[in-house]
Amino acid sequence: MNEHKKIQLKDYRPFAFIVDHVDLIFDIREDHTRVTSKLKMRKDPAWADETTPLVLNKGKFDIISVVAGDMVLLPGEYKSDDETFTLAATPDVFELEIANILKPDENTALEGLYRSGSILCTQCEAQGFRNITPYSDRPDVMAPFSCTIVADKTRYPILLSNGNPVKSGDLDDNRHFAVWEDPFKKPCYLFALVAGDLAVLEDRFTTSSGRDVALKIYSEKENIALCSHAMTSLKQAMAWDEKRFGREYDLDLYQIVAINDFNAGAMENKGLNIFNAKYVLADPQTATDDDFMGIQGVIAHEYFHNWTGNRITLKNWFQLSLKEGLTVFRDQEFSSDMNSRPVKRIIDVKNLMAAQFPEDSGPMTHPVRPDSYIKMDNFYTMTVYEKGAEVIRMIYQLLGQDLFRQGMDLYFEKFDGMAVTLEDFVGVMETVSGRNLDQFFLWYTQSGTPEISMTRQYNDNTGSLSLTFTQSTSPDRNQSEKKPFHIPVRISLINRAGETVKQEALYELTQETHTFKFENVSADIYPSVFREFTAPVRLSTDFSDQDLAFLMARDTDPFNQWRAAQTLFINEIKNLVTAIRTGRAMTVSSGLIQAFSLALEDRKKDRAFLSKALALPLETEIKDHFEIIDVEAIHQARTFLKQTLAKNLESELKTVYEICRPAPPDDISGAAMADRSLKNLCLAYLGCVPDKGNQALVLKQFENAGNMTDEFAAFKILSHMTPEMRDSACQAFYNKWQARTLVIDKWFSVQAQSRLKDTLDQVKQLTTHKNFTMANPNKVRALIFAFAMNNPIHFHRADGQGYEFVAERILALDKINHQTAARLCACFNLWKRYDENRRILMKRQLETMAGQKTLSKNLYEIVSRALE
Ligand code: 0A1
Ligand code: ZN
Repeated sequence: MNEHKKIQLKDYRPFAFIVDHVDLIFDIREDHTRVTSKLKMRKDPAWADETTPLVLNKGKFDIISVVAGDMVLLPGEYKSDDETFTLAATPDVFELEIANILKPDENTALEGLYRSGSILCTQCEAQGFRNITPYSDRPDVMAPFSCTIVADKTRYPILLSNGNPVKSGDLDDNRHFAVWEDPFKKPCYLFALVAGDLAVLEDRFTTSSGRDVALKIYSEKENIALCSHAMTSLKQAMAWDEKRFGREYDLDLYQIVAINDFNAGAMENKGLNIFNAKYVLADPQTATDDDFMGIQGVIAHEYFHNWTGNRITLKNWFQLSLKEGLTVFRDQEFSSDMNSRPVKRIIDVKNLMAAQFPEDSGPMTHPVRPDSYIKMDNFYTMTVYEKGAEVIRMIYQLLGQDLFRQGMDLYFEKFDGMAVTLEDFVGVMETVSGRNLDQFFLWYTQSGTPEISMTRQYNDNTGSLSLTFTQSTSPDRNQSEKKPFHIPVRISLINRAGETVKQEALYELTQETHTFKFENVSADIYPSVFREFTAPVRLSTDFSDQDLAFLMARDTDPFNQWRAAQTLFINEIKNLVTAIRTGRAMTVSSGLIQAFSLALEDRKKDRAFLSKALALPLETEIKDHFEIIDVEAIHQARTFLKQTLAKNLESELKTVYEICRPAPPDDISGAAMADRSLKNLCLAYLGCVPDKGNQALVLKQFENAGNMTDEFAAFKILSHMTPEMRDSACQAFYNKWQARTLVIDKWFSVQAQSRLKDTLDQVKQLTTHKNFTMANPNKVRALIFAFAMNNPIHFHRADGQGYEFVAERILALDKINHQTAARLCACFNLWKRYDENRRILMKRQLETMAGQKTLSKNLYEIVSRALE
């Protein structure tokens, strides 16, 4: 394994040149594309002198001509290799024209210009633009771009790029051209091009100042009828950003294109978003309610980037959370306003705890602003995105809604058109509030999840309740000693009747230990702390299980009700795991069964909320609560708990199932979705008991479902039952949906996550299925990721075969798509947390990978960090 160079924040230097204009010409031919780039440049006197060479980033392609000013340069007069293009000297002001040949059909890494089916498209973030043409591929080099595309008119009738269309026309040989101009200066990672035979869904939006914007969503022709939910979401997002943040759209045209082969979810290219088709296409027959929500959120996220990311961009990639954390915060707020706020908060926090907390405790731990990277692609992480959003949310809480809005206004006013830093962002928040956020800034520079313990002391004589909070953060590879964080905490007090006796207020922890005292309260008062998950911390309290059962039913914050329920489940599972390990019989406490039953019978509770609160944490979430992860005991304990609840509450589960059943199948209103989610939770409980009657109920729903939410929910349950039931459900599902590639992804992922014994063999078989290909990231995620990340008992098989299979797939994938291979390798990150046998087996696979002669930089970084 070769060593690769680390890029460090402390080494940041500005680019020594200014790019005044970029003019690109793409001449698309049958088996290649010729790119010509005309750059207008000048030296930046602050950073360049007469000896400064021009060094541009460059990918692996051949240069065919270079013209500087009006001089044709010979190959000896410039230097070009697989990484850089260099001119030893340049005049102060000059024009440079470089032509090169690309082979988009051979580009399986899906970065730069590549083919997806019959469509040619680009993906430039983070550093893909260098694979298109030599350029200073960094976010702080901003320039206005124009782009001319020339192609065959039959194969590529639609030719798109950023900004506004300015000219188009026909040429000889059935060819045509289009010229696009983007008036806004942008970094090259926001450049985009699409050419293909696409259908379009059109709509319009009038901004609050009266600008008429054309909205266009493009997809393959057969899918255009599936774009209307995406269009509705886009209009909702545009209206919301005006109302909540005073931000209007700035071009006359907003375009979205749905692509089948895409490494990420979507990309916010200026005026031309490119999307993974999964986040565009939906109708109730083929998409679940979760898919509908996902589309609404991602469409909004990319739209919001127009201001947070595009108009104001990043000084360097270390600042990534400046656009991502902030934009995730904005899309979370949008989804909360469009749907149920408490439920959205629960979903987001569950996601953070399930994925970011473990990331922060493993080899990939990094601050929200990392200090170094080998490949930037590896830092599009849960920490940068989701923890980054939590950090913004804490600022929002510390300042309050009005001051936060003033800070955002000032941010837009002061930095529009610039490439800035996290200090610039926090600086405007300090300006408008007059607060010092120096200690707060540690959230950006110090890694790790703070652990908070809360204890209560009640003084009978004085009638005062003291709450003592202690914070500590474990040392890690980034800092051997952690300073205390500045942590906001929202607290309210409630009495036994569930009434608020002290209104919620915001408190701040700045030291290791803090005590807050509440006078004149009675002894049976409950504190409700970290309401709405005020801060991204792990919380332990001195609440007993009885206290938690009370809080689950009566806390005045729905988030804290959810947290109490989940803590009860975790406590129960921990007890069961201890019973298994010590050979005692497993029993479930009657208090838990009763708390569950009370909640299920509470007809006044929001059904979407209940479906979250009563869902057991997943095995992948439970593992985070154990120092040493015992895969089998966790699986056994969780299954036992689920079956015990189902057996004890069978009739109530059936009643609730029936109550929720009438939701009209194609109604995607919040109420209908809520009914379906609770109904399908009840079905999942009922279906986990091997009982003929319940199995028939699941099968009936599978066969008669009027939408994908219900069909998929039943399908998942059947996939765990018996090999025969799984096989016949798989056959039926496949026969029905084989022509729909996004639905077939669901078919792969259900099989990959089955708990049945032969799952690994099934998954191996499926890698040779005609609908499967390692070249399509959605397929790899559906089958291999789903197995490696979401099927702990089979991935962590004691014989190591799960590890062997996945490691072999990672190496195969690394030759095709290094970004996705490196992401998949995260399944080995927590190897040190397992029992000795598994530790050895996982390490062996990591070492095998490390021992390869040719490993991509992406995968090298993940493997070497894991082995450090
Ligand atoms: N900026 C996009 C997502 C994105 C990130 C990385 C990529 O390649 C490494 C591609 C896309 C977003 O936040 O939506
Ligand atoms: Zn983003």
